[in-house]
Amino acid sequence: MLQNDKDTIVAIATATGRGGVGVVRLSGENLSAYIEGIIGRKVSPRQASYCRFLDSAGSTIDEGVALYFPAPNSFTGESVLELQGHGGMVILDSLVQRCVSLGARVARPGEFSERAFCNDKMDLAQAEAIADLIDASSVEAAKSAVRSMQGEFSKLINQLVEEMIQIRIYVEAAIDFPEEEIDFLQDEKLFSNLDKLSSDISRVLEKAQQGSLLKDGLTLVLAGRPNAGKSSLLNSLAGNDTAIVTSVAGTTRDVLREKIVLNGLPLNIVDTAGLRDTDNEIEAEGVRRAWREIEAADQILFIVDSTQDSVPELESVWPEFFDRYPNSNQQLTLVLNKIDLSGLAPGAVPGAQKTFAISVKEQTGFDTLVDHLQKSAGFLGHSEGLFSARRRHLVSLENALNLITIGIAQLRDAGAGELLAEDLRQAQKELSEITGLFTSDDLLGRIFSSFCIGK
Ligand SMILES: Nc1nc2c(ncn2[C@@H]2O[C@H](COP(=O)(O)OP(=O)(O)OP(=O)(O)O)[C@@H](O)[C@H]2O)c(=O)[nH]1
Ligand SMILES: [Mg+2]
Repeated sequence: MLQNDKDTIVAIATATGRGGVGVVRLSGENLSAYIEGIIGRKVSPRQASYCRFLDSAGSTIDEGVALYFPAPNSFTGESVLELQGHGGMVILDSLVQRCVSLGARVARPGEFSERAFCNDKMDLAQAEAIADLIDASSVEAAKSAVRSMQGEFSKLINQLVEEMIQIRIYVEAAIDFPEEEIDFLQDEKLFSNLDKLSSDISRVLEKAQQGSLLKDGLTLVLAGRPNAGKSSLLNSLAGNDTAIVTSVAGTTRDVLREKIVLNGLPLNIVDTAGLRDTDNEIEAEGVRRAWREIEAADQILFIVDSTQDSVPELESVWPEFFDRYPNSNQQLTLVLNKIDLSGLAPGAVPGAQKTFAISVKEQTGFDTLVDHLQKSAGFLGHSEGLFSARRRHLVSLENALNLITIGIAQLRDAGAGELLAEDLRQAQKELSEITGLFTSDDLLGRIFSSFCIGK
């Protein structure tokens, strides 16, 4: 458990800048001295009290509304005082300073949420969902963050954990009481329960992947030889002329990025320098940066000028890629551009693997390509019933699924009940990390410190 110290903490809860209203929030065990000091009288719990906010000499810093939530019925589970004053930084800073002079400490980023978590007001996935809601960049992402914040994701995780516990009880009992002579290998019920568990985890994982895509989008890197039409494609997808396009090979050197939403799927498109050996120092740096982006990509479009080659094979057209990543062609798609010149038909190229023909100039072949990208990202194209999920949630779900698959195999092949029991134990720990039941302080610290101050 995180160290939940007893300091009273204070922070400005509203965004930096000017606004009609600004909120300073205090949280601690006992706030009566603060209320007395700043407001000069008692205020009724959970009622808006119009008052003057006073400095140490008794003069008015600001006038506004005070809201007092005595413990444990507050966001943090401690006593909370909200001072709603005018939204100017000088006023709000003065209010914070006043609280500090009365003994409060300025809160670390995410410390209010951290206390809410430590006081069982919400679990970790819900706390993360609040941060994701604040950061949401589309209506769909916001809706799914609200669902997670309300506990829908956690509920599914808890159901999986419960299902797992039932199987563990059975397996552990069979190991501890061998005289009962349960023959694991003949135990069809155990196998069917394990199969059900693993398909239930897969279903949650699939939804979580959708949620994570809605939140973070897909990073799509445009790579290829110089002059293939990468920058033209970026401009065309983004609907503006961000990138310089010329007929000179080696035009792009810097990495260019555009964020767009295509049929509901957020895409972070990255345009890179054309890949070739070069003596030009600037271009060579561009090529190095291009490789860095390729390594970090979710999907890569390798763009080829179709007037230069006969229809190329995915493996032979970019040997450097396969030399570096012999096993990872799943996120690579071959795009044959300039079919207005070569005369190829737009769309999926018959007989070729993951190869699509387009003309950026004439805007042909785009629909099939976009459709393919959505499918290979596993995006279902709607946000109904989705919840927001983070990378770390996906990793935990994937790990849990792998452990169960291994456990089932060990049971089937070797009748190894003990090994299955251990795999199930580990799998349960993985899932519990999502809701924060078994999460190391180190990880918790990192998660909460990524939140904004005052949250
Ligand atoms: N006919 C035709 N020309 C195209 C098409 N797409 C791009 N071009 C032209 O091809 C040339 C190179 O395009 P760019 O988009 O700059 O190519 P790039 O891959 O970004 O090139 P580098 O930045 O040098 O690596 C330009 O003259 C474009 O107008 C297309 O679909 N059809
Ligand atoms: Mg370019």
